[in-house]
Amino acid sequence: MGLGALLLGVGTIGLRAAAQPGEQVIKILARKFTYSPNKLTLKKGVPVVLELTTADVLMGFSAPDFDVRADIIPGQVARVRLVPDKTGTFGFLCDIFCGSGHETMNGTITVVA
Ligand SMILES: [Cu+2]
Repeated sequence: MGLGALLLGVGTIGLRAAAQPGEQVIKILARKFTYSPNKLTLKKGVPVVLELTTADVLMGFSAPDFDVRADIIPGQVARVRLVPDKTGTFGFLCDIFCGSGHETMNGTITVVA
C-alpha cells in the first residue's frame, strides 16, 4: 500500500469520528495562516474529538505524534478523534500547501497527566 492510500485511509476514518456522548469536542478554525485556538491542553487517556473547519481555502491538520491527520475542506466539518497516550508538548501543523505563510501554520498540543 502506498503512502497515498495510507493517508486516504486515515482521512476516511477521521471523517467518521463522530463524538460519543460525553466526549469533549474542541472546535478549531483554520484560516490563512493560523489555527484558532492554536494551543490545546488535553489529558492523557481522555479522548477528544477535534472539529476542524476552514474560513478560506483547503487546509490540512496533522498531529504526527498521535498519528492523526485530516483534510479541512471549505464548507465541511472535519472530525478527528484523538486519545492522547503520552504526556508532553507536541506540535500540529497544516500539511496542505495553502499559500505563502503555510510554513508557519502550526500549533501545540500539551498533554497533562
Ligand atoms: Cu497550509
